[in-house]
Amino acid sequence: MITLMDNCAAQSELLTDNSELRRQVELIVTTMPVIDVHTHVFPPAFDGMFLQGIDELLTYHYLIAETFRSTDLSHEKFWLMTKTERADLVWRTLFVENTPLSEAACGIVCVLDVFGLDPRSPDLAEARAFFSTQERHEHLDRVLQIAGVSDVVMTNDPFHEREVLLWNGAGHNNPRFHASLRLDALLNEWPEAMQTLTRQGLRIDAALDDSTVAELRRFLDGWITRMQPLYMAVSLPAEFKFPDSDVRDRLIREVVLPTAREHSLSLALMIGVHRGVNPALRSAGDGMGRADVRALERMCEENPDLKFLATFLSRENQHELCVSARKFNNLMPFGCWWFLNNPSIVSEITRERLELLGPSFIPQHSDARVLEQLIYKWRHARSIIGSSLYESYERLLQNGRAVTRQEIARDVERMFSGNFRSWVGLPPESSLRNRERGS
Ligand code: FIX
Ligand code: ZN
Repeated sequence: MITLMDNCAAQSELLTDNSELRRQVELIVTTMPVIDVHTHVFPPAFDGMFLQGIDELLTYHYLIAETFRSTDLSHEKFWLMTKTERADLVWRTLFVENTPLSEAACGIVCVLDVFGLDPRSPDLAEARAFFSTQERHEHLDRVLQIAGVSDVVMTNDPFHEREVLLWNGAGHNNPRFHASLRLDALLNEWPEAMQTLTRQGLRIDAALDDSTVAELRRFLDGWITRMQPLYMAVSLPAEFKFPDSDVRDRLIREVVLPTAREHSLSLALMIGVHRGVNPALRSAGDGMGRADVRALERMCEENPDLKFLATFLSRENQHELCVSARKFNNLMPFGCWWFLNNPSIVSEITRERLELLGPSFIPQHSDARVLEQLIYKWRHARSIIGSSLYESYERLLQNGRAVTRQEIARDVERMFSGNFRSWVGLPPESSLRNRERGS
């Protein structure tokens, strides 16, 4: 029988055998709970925004973009179809008439396999029958448990009409779901945002005079009180400059950064997206571009008392981001965002981050939109992070220092939750305590 003493001894035993080292790294990485720091997943209480099931999975914008590479159906005809018809087309095109080789398609196969459903089925009857009979809360618990996700950070938009109604209504009290206050509409669509805010009764002047700045600060203060966000976030185009001479620069300097300072909130910058490069693809039509990392460096330099989370969409910006993080300890790189969330690229990014930053970064986020995506996105992420980490430990061993299980668990916990918790001030046992209070 393994006694506590044996277990402690085992925990601090030096792992000098490569295969045992790999086994322990894989075991720890696959079982360590993770905080998913950026998603578009909502709790069941957010009726209409809580997405789950095979039709939502198959009409994910990644798969829509891929379907159009293998069908000559017009975009117009596609968007006239019902969601069920679209899901049927995606399934037939990518999973029946072709082999589901892409990361997003392979992910669907992973989810079906986990629930014992046939990934070679000619149609979706079996899958629809299964997912339509799942009780939402039980299914949520099961998916979070399978994915090993302890906490989910949502993307909450104070300009999204449905979401505003939900927050002004009952909101939600699921302790595993945390808010982030999304500022895209305010910073990237100022003319439209002004109209929305004016309709909501705010006195807004296009010239951004002092009273408008104060009004906008009150607007954000109000949403921070309602949402209790862990951070504020914005996605920015590849052309983003800081400093700049546009209204976005003033909104950042006079509204967003002072608000972050007053509420001790981190600001997450997601840089490098080109929205709507092909509008015919709607939500699947966004592209990317290489950005100027110096803009981020200058923001970190000018605001040493503020904390920044950052991710870039371009592969060419990843090494620069690592180097910027070596220069600014108020900068936390996170995730392999969107078009980078593919095994070969996640592996490359994770290894260069380990080599340049040690365990001082947040390796991944899922960006999930549909609940069950958490399963494949974290299963794939854990396997790649595990092999990258094993390589680092194996190299350390070759250089003369073995590690213990305890040290591996410490490093993985730090990367999977600790770095984020300390960055945004989320106390360790917070979700547990709330959970005991009952959701
Ligand atoms: O800006 C974002 O948060 C992006 O992640 C989304 O806009 C994008 O559509 C997405 O889902 C990427 O995975
Ligand atoms: Zn996102």
